[in-house]
Amino acid sequence: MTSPEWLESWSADDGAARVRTLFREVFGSDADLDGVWSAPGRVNLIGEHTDYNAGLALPVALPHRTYVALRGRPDDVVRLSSAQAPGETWETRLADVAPGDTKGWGAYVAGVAWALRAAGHDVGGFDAVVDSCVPFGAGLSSSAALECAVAVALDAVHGLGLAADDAGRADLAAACVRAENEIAGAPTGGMDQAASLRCSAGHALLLDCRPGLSALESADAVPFDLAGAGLTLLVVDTRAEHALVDGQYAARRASCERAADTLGVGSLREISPGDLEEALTRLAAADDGEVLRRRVRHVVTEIARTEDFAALVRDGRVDEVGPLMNASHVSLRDDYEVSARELDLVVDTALAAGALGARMTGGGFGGSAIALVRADQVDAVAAAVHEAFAAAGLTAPGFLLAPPSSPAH
Ligand code: GAF
Repeated sequence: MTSPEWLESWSADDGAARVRTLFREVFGSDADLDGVWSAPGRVNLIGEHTDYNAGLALPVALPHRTYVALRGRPDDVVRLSSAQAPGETWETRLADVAPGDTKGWGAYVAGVAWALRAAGHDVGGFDAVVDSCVPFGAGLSSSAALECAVAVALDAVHGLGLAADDAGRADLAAACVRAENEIAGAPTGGMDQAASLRCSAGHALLLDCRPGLSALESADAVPFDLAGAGLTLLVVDTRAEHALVDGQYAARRASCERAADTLGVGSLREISPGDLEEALTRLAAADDGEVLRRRVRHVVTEIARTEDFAALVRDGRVDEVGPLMNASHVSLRDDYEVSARELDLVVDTALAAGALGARMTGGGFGGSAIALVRADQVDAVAAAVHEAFAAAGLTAPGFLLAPPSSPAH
């Protein structure tokens, strides 16, 4: 029997050295490099598929980061290279970046410059290389980590000053969301970019996604001292690839919008748990009513669970959040229908092996699951999941530890 594979994060020095070396290899010299920036992936503790419903989410930043070495250019050319696509250079002019026209992974990078320009910032072309220890396609926000590393790089190179405080970081996050929605074509909701730019070490970020809130109103850093409670957050990358640009994510979002229209509300956030039964009754008559009822039940109950989770953590009762995680998973599996066989297997196996709670995290349809585990049981839970995947004939999963880490800088 093989043993579990641990996906380690890089030290800041190692990440910086990797992109400096790559920059020299690709662009000949790093003498006039402007610098190196990095941004984390994230795991969401709870509050899934709520961000585009003006709801609540509670992500933490991973120690796993994407590193960018970047040098500004006097023209509007963007040239990019990635350690994950050796030997290839992606190139465009910023004037040519437009919704629908920009293809490939460079869209996530050039899109950020496009969105900053659209917001009125004087941003020019650049040469950049990237490398990352955030697993790709694992539902851990590798795309947001890339966008946010580029955003703080451009912020520094052009002296925008946005990364200096949380309000500015909220603006950078908004630019990254536009890059992802409009240039890369993924209709995602904004939690991932907020997490990568606005989380802080040792804290979870309680994110309120209602439109029109100030930065102060939209995010609250909740101390999340897992180590102090003798707990560990174990992340399992199932290696069942998930993709947000395919139709399933967009279909969930469209169902929520249709349900809100039918109920005559601006967003599903306006349905309180006390009004849920009445809303479900009204939806029964709609086309596709049974599906809409399930989607709405997930969103409304998930927002309530997120509030309850944050309240327990604030109360120092982090070891009591397990049942909320489990209920979130069941709701995502049965009502929202975004789980996958591999995610269910992680959750069931981790719970049977002693985890306090477990759930899929992120968009779903593959990707990763998390388990809250007593620190001395981490190896046993990982081994049980590893063995369950082998017994089911599935590709071996990867394991990460997720102490709440620092934001893009
Ligand atoms: C993905 C999206 F990018 C987020 O905006 C969010 O909707 C999440 O899925 C589900 O909670 O990560």
